[in-house]
Amino acid sequence: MTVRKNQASLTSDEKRRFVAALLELKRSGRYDEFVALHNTFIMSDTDHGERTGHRSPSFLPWHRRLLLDFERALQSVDPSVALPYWDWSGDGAGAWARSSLWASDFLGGSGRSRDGRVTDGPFAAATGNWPITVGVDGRTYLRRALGAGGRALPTRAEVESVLALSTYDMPPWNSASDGFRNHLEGWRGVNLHNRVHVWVGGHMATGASPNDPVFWLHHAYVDKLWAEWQRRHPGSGYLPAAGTPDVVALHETMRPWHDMSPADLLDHTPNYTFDG
Ligand SMILES: [Cu+2]
Repeated sequence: MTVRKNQASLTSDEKRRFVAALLELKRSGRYDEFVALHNTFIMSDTDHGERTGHRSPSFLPWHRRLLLDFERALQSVDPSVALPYWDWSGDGAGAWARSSLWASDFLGGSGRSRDGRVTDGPFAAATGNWPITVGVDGRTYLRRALGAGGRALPTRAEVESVLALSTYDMPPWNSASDGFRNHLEGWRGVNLHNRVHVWVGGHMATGASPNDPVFWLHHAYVDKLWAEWQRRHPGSGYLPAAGTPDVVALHETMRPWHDMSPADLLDHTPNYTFDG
């Protein structure tokens, strides 16, 4: 059974195995297929057209499915690996600078100020193991600018305020919607998910965000917040229930897989659990 742990409590052996599996997926080309898939969706997900991965109710089930596929790919390399999650709500007020997440035995640190290039850890360009091939320009090195955008990471109080919203989503079912999904995604209100992408900066602030492995840890936490919201609001379900143009209703299957609907993904426990 797969147990997704807080990244802060991984042992050094668990970190080493997770990194090794990432590097093997990168080497084989499978990693960049996930980056390209995400980028394709973010480019076509628009507020007034067909939208599946972002700006829409299926933001949460679509990324849950993406993470499941990615976790299975990691496990095909090393069955002991599970996706860790990054609870960024505890990393504000400079705590992130002391976090083991950004240490050189895990994801490496921020990029250098001149060009954003990450220069330490397993994904630094100099290792030769992490060439960027899916992206908007010709720079082939991983880029970050931790905290450089000026806005702090979301706090626990901000997370709580979003978990308190009792309606999953509502018309117009896009980035203008009120409700839990859009406040978590971050187009409205305190902004949780989008703000963290921008906080990391570099590739994470682009459609090719999975180029940075922290993408998976960030989304594993967003996925966990969805599960927490479900537990707090047992009477509130996924919306829309049916028949809404351009967005995925409860029992409609999602592109590009066309084999699972949001309803099939509401319960994560057949596939994995969390450590707390
Ligand atoms: Cu995304």
